[in-house]
Amino acid sequence: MALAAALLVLLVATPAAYAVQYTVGDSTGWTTTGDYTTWVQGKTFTVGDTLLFNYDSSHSLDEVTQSDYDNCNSGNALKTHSDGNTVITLSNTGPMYFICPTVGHCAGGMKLAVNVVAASGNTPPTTSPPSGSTTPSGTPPSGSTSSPPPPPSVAPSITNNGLMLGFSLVLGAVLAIMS
Ligand SMILES: [Cu+2]
Repeated sequence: MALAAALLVLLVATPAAYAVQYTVGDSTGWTTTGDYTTWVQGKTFTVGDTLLFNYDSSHSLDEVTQSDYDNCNSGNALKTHSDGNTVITLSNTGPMYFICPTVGHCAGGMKLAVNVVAASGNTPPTTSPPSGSTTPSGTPPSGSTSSPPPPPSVAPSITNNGLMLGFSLVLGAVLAIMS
């Protein structure tokens, strides 16, 4: 019974579809020693999530096109930030590209590309009950020059608190009966 209660609490407390803030480079921040190709691996960036760039005054942040990202060209930046503590909201699906415009920094690897996918909460609710996880465990290909966008999530659409709570209550009741 205690186990069931614990699971119930855990499930109810699990965030379902809330925005995530990613600190770019984690504790390293936005700097020349960061490896942002590695940093993005395994992360899913969803519309509504935010990127936090922490950097000192030797760096800036330019949002650029793919071409300018590839060529480290900061002359046509779509947006420029230099406040040292920049929060970028991922408001559209598709790729976004960031570079540091300080001379030599982008060429040295201070560049970030993310692919933003639609929030699963945008899909219409389904009537099928949530079943066991069917999330594929694919590993990203290494060495590819242009990786395709990740497949849309196939996780059950437990995308709002109502569904989540209902599912949790049913599971909790089942577990309580079994224990
Ligand atoms: Cu820099």
